Amino acid sequence: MKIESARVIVTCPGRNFVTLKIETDQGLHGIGDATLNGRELAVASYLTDHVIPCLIGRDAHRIEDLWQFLYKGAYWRRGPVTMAAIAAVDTALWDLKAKALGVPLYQLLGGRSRDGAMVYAHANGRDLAETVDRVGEYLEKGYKAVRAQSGIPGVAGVYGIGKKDGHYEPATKGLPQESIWATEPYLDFTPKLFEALRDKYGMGPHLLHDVHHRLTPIEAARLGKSLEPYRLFWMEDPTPAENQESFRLIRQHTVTPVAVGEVFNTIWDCKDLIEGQLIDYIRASVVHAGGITHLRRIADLAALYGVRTGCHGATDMSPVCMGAALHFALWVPNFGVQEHMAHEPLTDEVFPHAYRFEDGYMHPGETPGHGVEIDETLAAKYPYEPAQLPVARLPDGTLWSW
Ligand code: EZ4
Ligand code: CO
Repeated sequence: MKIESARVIVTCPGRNFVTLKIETDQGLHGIGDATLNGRELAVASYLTDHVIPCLIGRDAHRIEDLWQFLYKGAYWRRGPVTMAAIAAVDTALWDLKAKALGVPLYQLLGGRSRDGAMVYAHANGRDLAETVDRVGEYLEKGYKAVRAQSGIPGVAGVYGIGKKDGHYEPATKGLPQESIWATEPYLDFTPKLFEALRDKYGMGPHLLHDVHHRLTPIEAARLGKSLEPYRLFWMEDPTPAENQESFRLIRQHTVTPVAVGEVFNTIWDCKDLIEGQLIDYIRASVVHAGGITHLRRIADLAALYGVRTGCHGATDMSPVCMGAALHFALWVPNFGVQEHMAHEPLTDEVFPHAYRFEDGYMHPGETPGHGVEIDETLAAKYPYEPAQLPVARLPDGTLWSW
């Protein structure tokens, strides 16, 4: 099965997505997500100008060889742009191979390890009471796991808080927006939120929280300790992870489970975290960590150390990524949970898909391939709109991690 052509489709049905479509001489096509939030066109150019010319005429069945070719062949290793581009090719090739064999993708990985993938929803409110209500709404919809983020009295623009209608989308049109971050009110407020949630909903539901890289290691240790009575499923990105060793400090102080990895792009970003048993969940995604081929390598390493997967699944992972992630989730033996932040109806229209939500779990469906397509005619009606992620500053104006 030879690759005959490939092209990049950039579309903005509510938010920007970059999709790679590969077509073969057998009339089959495969698609992969290449979206890198706020830096979309860099990946589009990487693919169009540098990768696609190398793909033409190659055997689409040689997934591993093409992965190695693009990774080692670039000479400049790793990095989010490179790895998102490789991921798009890899995902499209897994989609193609599964379609060529007439099976859903999870069958190629080794078949199902479970009946469905438990997902967690995003609940957010402008204050404690609203957040508690929103969590309840998701529990009523059947979610077994809910992430809670709340506005904090006196702190404007806290991460993860939506507009009035509750809708939250991190990237905003145009240039980056600025927000203020204040650590101390956050450290005091957050345990009160989870106390209120456990009071109202009991110990049954899984509760999660995203710190979004905003604390120093010792502050993160304090937060983890203060949340222990509420038995969180995880505390996410408690501190930036460039220095993997800094998680040891958090570990020395708290048994609140730690999840990290949405900004990771290779196994090297998490090797020490995993081998040192410094984390409990690895959040690398299909699109940002080199596709299924590389994510599988990360998950296999993680399994040796009792670390489970909790793949990033915000709205900037396109439905194509979500489809691939759900096949991966159905197979991966050390599955933990999959993030699920529902896309807008318009996005779902542009990307028709076989996956579905049912009673707290998601199912990838039985369609050959990963089960997600792109409606190119509809996609063309929504051209790219420049948008970027916000930045955060401390009250004195110091630029901080957003
Ligand atoms: O801010 O995906 O857990 N989810 C997150 C996301 C990230 C965005 C960045 O593009 O942290 O909301
Ligand atoms: Co996050």
